Amino acid sequence: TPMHEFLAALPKCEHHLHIEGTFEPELLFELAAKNNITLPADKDAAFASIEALKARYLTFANLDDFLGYYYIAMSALIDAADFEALAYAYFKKAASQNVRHAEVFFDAQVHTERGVAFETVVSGLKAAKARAERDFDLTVELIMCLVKHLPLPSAMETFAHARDGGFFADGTLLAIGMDSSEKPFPPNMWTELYDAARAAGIRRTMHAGEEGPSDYVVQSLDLLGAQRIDHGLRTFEDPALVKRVVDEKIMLTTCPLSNLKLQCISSMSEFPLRQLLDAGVRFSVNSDDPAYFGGYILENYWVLQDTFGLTVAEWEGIARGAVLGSWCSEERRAQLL
Ligand code: ES4
Ligand code: ZN
Repeated sequence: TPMHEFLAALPKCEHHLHIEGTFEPELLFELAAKNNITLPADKDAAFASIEALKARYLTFANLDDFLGYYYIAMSALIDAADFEALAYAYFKKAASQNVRHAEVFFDAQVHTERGVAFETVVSGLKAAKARAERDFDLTVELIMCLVKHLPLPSAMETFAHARDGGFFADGTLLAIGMDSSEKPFPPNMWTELYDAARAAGIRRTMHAGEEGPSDYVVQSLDLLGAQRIDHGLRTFEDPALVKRVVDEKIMLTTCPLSNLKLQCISSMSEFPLRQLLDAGVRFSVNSDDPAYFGGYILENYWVLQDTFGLTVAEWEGIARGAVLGSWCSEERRAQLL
């Protein structure tokens, strides 16, 4: 349709993308074979074949159901070339959908916990970024996520390793965030981490209000000094919070297909797109874990269009807000505006 073509051509920014969530079953099976990693097909028949795994990915009961597959798949990533191949494949796909600026999360602790060095992960991602920035009209930034299911000292140790190793100071890493299971691990657990990041002058985002309540968004702003909220789906439960994110220009990095696939909404018509637009919230539309949720960024734009029937002007406003909310250089922002 003409609107689908318009959305394909529209220059886009992606702010909520877990690089491990771009691990397509084909590449997973290829790297598992190369690295002699046995996927646990004895415990879960979904790992028996690429086709079975793809069928399993069609529905997830909730966030934790998805995360179980996501963390097992990550075990097939061993050397820097694996991380480079994973990330470059995503950058190529993103560029093909006219993504011009991508801010990419990675889960450092999950790799270091299983014996893959932090430097291995980062060097692979950095190599992919350098190649993609040469090959495409694309700028890339890396955001280190700490995981909520491991204790605070693990997050602090990983953060200190990155900070003291100069990874933020030299621009290799741009910011921190937190992800993984949400409800049992409220934002108020992580003040020490966010205080340390703020003291070091490092930008901060936080996954909040995906499965957890709007109060987790409030906590992220009040207690963590989060400058951006990943998802923020449940923000509209709290009118005072809506006013605050508007007034403070807090960007919500929304992920419609993710919310649908993880049963955070029961149909796409429940996604709060009209509320976001009507309230004047700054937000972007993103893919989260595209290998698992049935589409990359363009498919997320398309499903919103098919559900809500936006105008060209509304989409141009969304795209402009995404540029304004990007943590890119001012030079790049000027190019994208
Ligand atoms: C995630 Cl969808 C989602 N939510 C929270 N943590 C995550 N890690 C990867 N995808
Ligand atoms: Zn996410």
